[in-house]
Amino acid sequence: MSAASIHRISVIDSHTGGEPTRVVTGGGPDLGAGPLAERRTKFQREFDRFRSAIANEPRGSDAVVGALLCDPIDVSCAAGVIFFNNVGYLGMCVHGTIGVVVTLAHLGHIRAGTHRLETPVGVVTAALHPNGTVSVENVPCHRVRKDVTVKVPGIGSVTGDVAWGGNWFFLVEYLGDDLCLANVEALTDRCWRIRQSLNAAGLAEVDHIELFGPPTVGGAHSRNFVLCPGKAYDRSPCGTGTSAKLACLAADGKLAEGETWIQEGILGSTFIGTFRRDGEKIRPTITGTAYINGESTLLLDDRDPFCWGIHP
Ligand code: PYC
Repeated sequence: MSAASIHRISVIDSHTGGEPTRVVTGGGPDLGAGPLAERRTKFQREFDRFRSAIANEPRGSDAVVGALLCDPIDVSCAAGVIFFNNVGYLGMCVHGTIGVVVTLAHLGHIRAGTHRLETPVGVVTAALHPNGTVSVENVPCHRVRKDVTVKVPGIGSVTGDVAWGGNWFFLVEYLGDDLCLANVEALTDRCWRIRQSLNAAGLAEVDHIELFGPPTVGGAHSRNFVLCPGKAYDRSPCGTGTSAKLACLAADGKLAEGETWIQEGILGSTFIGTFRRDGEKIRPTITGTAYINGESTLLLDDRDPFCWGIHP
């Protein structure tokens, strides 16, 4: 076997509240030095097979969120980052940002303190606290539509809010008592049907569906189930989803600036959310914890029929 045909990509794996983040620290595609949004487009147009090779089976899984580290344009930023998953690219990813910050600290690139990171949807600020937790101040978030009703085959009428939390969300109150891991298949099916109905009704930008119900862990205000664009459910409470939820609570006058909201995810892990006002929008800050669980080199051998990942 000739070593010359093998491309090497170094990655560091972590999880934030159970949701995996795979940070690409070397060997990723060369996307040039343009704005991050342009680099993301180049990634998608010219190097998408790298995304699939890193995130998808046999090296990854549907739940993996990849984070390609890039040189930032804004030199006040510690790094630039482009998030991707099993099917495409994310605007922002809060659990992923927490994973990136813990990874940069693990590599010795940053210490406890406040750091700026450039993403395709704007600069976010992340504070690494001495106890290892990370607070991410997300991009400006807002609710754009309240009480949108769609007819969903097999379910009936479903009403929810459309909000931007760094990704687009449709947030629906879930009244059943089975918002739990044992019911993941039925919850996934429900969310997928809702998403298809929204898209058919012309709300094509909505790519994440968030169901929320009563909390089960002490101190939490709500439990959620979030279905991501590639049909994987978020193992964490979803930081952009929590941001979208804060935007709705703020718009309804149910949560005041600086007040705390504890969001529980489907595994029972929690994020702490607060917000400050930013004109008509809000700037959420989401606090969570990530743990490093792997350092490895991915080998991409062009002769391998599954070199570029398994995908539909
Ligand atoms: O934490 O923002 C998040 C997120 C988005 C998709 C998966 N996790």
